[in-house]
Amino acid sequence: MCGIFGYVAHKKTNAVEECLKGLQALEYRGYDSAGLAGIKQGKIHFYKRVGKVRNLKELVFEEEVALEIGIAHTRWATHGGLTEQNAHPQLDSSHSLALIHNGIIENYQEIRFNLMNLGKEFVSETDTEVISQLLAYEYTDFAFIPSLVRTLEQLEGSFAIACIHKDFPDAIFASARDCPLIIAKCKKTDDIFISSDANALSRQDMELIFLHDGEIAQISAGIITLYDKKGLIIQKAFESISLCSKSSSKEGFEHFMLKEIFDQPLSLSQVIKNRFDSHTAKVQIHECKDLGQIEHIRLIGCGTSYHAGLLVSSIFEEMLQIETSAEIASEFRYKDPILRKNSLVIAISQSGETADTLAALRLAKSKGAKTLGFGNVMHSSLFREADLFIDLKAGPEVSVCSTKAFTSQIASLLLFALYLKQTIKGVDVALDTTFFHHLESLSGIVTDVLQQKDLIRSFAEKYADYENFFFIGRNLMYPTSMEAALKLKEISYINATAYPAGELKHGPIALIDETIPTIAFLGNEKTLSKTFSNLTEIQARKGKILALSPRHFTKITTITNDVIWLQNDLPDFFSAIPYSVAAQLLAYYIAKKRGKEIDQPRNLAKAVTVE
Ligand code: F1P
Repeated sequence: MCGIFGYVAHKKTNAVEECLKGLQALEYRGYDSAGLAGIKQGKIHFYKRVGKVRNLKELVFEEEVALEIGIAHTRWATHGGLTEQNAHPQLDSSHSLALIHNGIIENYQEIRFNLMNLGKEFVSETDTEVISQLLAYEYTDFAFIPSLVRTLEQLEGSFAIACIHKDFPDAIFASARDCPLIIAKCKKTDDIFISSDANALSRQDMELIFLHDGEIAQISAGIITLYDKKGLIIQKAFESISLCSKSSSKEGFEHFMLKEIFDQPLSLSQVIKNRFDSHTAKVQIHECKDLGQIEHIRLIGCGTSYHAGLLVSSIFEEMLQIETSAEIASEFRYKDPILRKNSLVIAISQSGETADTLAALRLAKSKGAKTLGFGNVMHSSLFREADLFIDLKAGPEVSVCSTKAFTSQIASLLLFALYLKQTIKGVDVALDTTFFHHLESLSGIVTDVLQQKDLIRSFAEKYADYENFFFIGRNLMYPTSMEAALKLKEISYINATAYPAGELKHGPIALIDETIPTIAFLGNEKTLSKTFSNLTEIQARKGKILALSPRHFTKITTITNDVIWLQNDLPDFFSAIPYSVAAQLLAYYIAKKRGKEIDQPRNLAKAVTVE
């Protein structure tokens, strides 16, 4: 989603190159236009392009642009269509300032209306231009910070901004309210960077300051001055954090998604190695204490992370005999959920920046619940705001479509359930040797699925031209099928609807004919024969079936020859992992056959920072 980057060199230099590098590092988040602005000889210069950063790069190279300081932005359209006018930076009418912005200004229409009544003319449809115009209107007497304070006080919503003004040719001003914004100073060069995403700062030895609660920063060569939201000077210590660099290499794979699918044997073994001591057969989660009194658990997340929560919720309930439910964060936050001191709210988020998940987490905290974040990005907002945080350690995930983070979420959450069994229930989980045997075999089982890539690819090519699919499963295979359908939707833009297999006959079966294939997930022993019966109902109506089935279930060939055979001696708890990996490959190869842009699908973003 939108990304902010800014650069102030310690010694005068051209800021353009650093800004472009910053934008390239932000690309993985998903965006649809890019722009940058800077100051040269006391004048604001700005450049914008719809589409990829490379289009902007071509423009600034063509014009041999040199700027003394720079702010840069990748925009994911929210207010207003995908046009150059709506791309950031947004300027005021007299071009005295340029501003970039992440987040949403909820009352922008009222402010815009008032400013228009005062004679201001707007050139874009964005809420960002409203901030630029309002700030220019509030600005008087070379007093920039007080005018910024007055402007920010009038804005409703959560946002991060960075801005330059021609009267302060060596400064960038930045502020953030409930949206990430980091100021980083390079220890070696004293150059200062601003970014909304730590991943864009991973290239050098950095000291960091995180802006919170409307704090403002004024940044000029080597100097950072900080103010609170009222404009009073404050002091904040740098945090010395080693940022892990987001791997920019596909390591020979055609797409990051394929690389990340193939990372899974390793990412899963990392989860297990980090949390499970194979000598004592104990689960060790150092980050978590004081969980002994937990009486009920809520798992919240969005998209793939919600599916991970939904999947494990029934496992938690069965394993711990503690009431557990999973909820979509954007829904949960508008309910009045019953939460108490002994409620544990687990927020799951790969990026740790999903706005709805963070809002739900804040609601849970305000109601006194204990909160635990499961995330893949250290120092993310989730890391900073949750009471406890468990790092998924899946390694950087670049492709917008989540793959290895999902399987690491499931494996980590399963281990966490065992940990709770150990700590709350006092059960000696070490006795469950079969569980640990299967846990340790997961990487090998996933490798076995990956080895079937050519077969999966041939099925993908056979099914790639259909425009509608059903994905069905029962019990734990239902959330597995939901996640699989989401993969297909995200990257191939095919309509894929997931249903609990038993629900088909209550309506959706009316749609079944030879034009809508069904992808069936049979990795649940408990419900195998029932799912089989549901498939015979589909076959009787001429529906095509591609089954993902355990190897022992040869009966499936009586209704379809299109079968991806998977491990059969795995407990139902674990099946979601290999079945999901097979479904990821299927979605990948279908999208490839259809010629789609796999790593950065249209309209999607890696970190969804708007509500
Ligand atoms: C949630 C999510 C992802 C999805 C896409 C959009 O992100 O829905 O599952 O693949 O990237 O956002 P997160 O909260 O897990 O970072």
